[in-house]
Amino acid sequence: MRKPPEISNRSRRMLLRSGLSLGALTMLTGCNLDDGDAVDRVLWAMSRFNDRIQGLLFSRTTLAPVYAASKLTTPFPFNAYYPMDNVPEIDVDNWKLEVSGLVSDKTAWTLSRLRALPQESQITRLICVEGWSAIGQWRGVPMRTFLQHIGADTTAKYVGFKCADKYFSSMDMQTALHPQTILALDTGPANEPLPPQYGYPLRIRVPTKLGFKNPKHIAAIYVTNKYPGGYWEDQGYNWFSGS
Ligand SMILES: Nc1nc2c(c(=O)[nH]1)N[C@H]1C(S)=C(S)[C@@H](COP(=O)(O)O)O[C@H]1N2
Ligand SMILES: [Mo]
Repeated sequence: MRKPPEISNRSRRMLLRSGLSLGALTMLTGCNLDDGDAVDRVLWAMSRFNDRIQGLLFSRTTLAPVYAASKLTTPFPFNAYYPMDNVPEIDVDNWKLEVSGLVSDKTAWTLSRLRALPQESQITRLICVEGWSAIGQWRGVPMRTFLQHIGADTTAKYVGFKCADKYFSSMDMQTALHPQTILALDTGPANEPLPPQYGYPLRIRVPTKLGFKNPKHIAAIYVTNKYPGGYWEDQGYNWFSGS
């Protein structure tokens, strides 16, 4: 098996702070803390265990806080693993959303077909692990509506996303079915089509999760039972990352 990369220092600190001292960790695992590989294996296992507990505690009926329009943060912050100059340029005339995996209808979706589905609007807070948060408005197709339309196997474990940049991410099926999880097409005070830097033409908006679980420039969606990980998740950020 491929050795997972070293868990990030930040995740190390967060995991250790979540209850275990280094001494307790040594006692529990019997592993020598000088052995970086062993420590990493333990921390990855703890993080995956933490995913399971968060999954069990997650409720599909508990809503993330919503805000009044007067609370919108303007201008809304931009964040990506690259500077704003490198935001991908999307050829909207040829744009299609690909669908694959455990679904009965794998037909790709055009923007107009997505816009013909029922849309929901929300004003919620996006929280980035880099230490900022902002209140924004997003409108789009509830993910659960979309999953119904493609005949997704909703007993499957994961929904995965591939983006037009090198980003990718995934979420548990319960979160995908949560009423506030949407495929966002519009944003801003007037709910206008997503500007390029905010994920044009389609992004995930999931207010029950941290910012990095909100992929922009979605190109493909798939349903799977095989753990899909993600861009930051594979570098040690906790996969579930509820907010
Ligand atoms: N495709 C793509 N999606 C992405 C990212 C990225 O680098 N590429 N960064 C994530 C992170 S870390 C955050 S905090 C939010 C920021 O969204 P915003 O630019 O709308 O504030 O996008 C997320 N989605
Ligand atoms: Mo972020």
